[in-house]
Amino acid sequence: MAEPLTLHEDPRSGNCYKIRLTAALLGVPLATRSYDIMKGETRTPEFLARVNANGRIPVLQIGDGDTARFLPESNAACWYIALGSPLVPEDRFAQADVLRWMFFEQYNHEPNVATLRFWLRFVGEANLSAEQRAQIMPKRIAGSAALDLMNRHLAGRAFFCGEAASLADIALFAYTHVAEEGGFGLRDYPQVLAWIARVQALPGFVPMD
Ligand SMILES: N[C@@H](CCC(=O)N[C@@H](CS)C(=O)NCC(=O)O)C(=O)O
Repeated sequence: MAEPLTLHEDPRSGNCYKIRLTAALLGVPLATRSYDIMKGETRTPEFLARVNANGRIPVLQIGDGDTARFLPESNAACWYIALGSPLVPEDRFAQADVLRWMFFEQYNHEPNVATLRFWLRFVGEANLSAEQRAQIMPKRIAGSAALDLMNRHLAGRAFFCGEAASLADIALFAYTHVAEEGGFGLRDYPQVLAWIARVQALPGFVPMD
């Protein structure tokens, strides 16, 4: 990578971890800058003006100083780092299939599994609003459906898109391996558990914390 990379992150976030894991698996140097999202540190005028107008991490900073470019969205940042590596297959269909699982992760998985983990582990059930509390059951049902689909897909497969790990696995691993912190019982998904162990055994793997 010609330009230095800096990850603007909160280390507790699985979306940020995806990018750290991608860089680690590929041996790509990655500096980090930490924010505390619980203190609103990604909502300051400076952050909104320079780093991400959407007020969220992760953001991958490419380059330094006045010419630095900022790339929000975890899966876009993973793609930036991994394009041209074995984590993105060359075949046209296989490449689109990786994207398919990354979109699935953002639409069906992360809003349910990651949000419940955030609410229950970091915010605390007692501190949730009435609206959030009413969302627990729908998110539990939708998150369980996502895990069940993953479990069925993984039957007879080592990884999501064929026999080698790809960005699809990294995107889905980030919040799946800590899904129990959101109250999802992973024992119900044995194929998912076996796949988690395979991802953890990849050369260069780093844990979330
Ligand atoms: N779709 C985005 C989600 C980003 C996101 O929701 N970030 C959360 C932490 S995981 C955040 O920054 N929350 C702080 C806030 O909204 O103020 C991605 O994949 O990067």
